[in-house]
Amino acid sequence: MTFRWYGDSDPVTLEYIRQIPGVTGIVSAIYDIPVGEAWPYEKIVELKEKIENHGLSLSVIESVPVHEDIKLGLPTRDQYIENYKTTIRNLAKAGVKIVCYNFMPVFDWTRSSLDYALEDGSTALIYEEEKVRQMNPLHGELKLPGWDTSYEDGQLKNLFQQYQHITEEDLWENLSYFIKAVIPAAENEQVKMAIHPDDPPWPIFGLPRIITNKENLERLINLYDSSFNGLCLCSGSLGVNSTNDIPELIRYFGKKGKVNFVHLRNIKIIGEKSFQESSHRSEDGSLDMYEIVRALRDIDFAGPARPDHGRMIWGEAGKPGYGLYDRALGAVYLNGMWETLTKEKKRIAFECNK
Ligand SMILES: [Mn+2]
Repeated sequence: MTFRWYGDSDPVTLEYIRQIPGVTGIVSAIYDIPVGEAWPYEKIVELKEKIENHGLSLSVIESVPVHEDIKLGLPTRDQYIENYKTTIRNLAKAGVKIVCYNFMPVFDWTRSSLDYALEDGSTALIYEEEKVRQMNPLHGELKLPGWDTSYEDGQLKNLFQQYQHITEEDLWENLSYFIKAVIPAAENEQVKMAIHPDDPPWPIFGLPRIITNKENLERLINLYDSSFNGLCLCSGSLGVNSTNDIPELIRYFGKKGKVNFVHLRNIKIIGEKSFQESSHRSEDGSLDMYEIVRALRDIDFAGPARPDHGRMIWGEAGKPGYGLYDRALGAVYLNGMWETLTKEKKRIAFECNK
């Protein structure tokens, strides 16, 4: 079990994370390097040592952001791809084995509100399609914490113009170009790449989104067949589309050896293309977390998983979605199910052999 940590500025400290039962790994990144530049080896080692000095390990880098020129397929992409490969080599040299990334144009995960009040007085992230439709990202109405990238208003306008003629198929072509250049390097360094699904998994603000469902995940892994070209299976991102059967996706891609990293969180679907985030417990949302964890147990998933977004509870102030308490409850809940399922499995195997 791992936990996301946003570095020294994160109010959730490594000391606190260390005290969550069963959490041993950290998911983090280097946040002060401009997108597209190579990450220096020394900075990676510095991050790793800081984490290890707190009795934890650096399990996953989330994310190494992909420069927009790569997603747009501009001629300048080759230099950014070279830099990306350098980052992978430097990460490997420092002992990092898994890198998470996404291929969403312009925006990372998007919500219409970050502090929607739930019945119990806690607050959560919410996405209401109607509200998002009325938002104009060019008027500075959209800036979410937790994003790996942020833009000046002028930059954003320029980017939107550049994406105007980019279709889903263009985006696929640009992703394919990136994958075919980067995965061989990752394979060479034994670094497993894990693409995060688009969140939400449908186009927003007229920008295409392609990592959205089983068919497209299949298309992604077939761009370059290697266990190093894998998935970050995020239950919450994919799960807001009720046609995505998360346990089935875990079994299907797990058996192919393509699940390199897992995000576990529950969401509550509240309408057409609308959802609120809930506690991790099955009863509190639309996803059956028991069936999701059971699918991971059944494929003998041995990679890292982390609780994903949490609500803000107990008066905590901090980065919406990334407070300490609710994510810690999530980790313990998930670990509890994992222990039960693991011991059940052993007991059944033992009784069958009697
Ligand atoms: Mn996620």
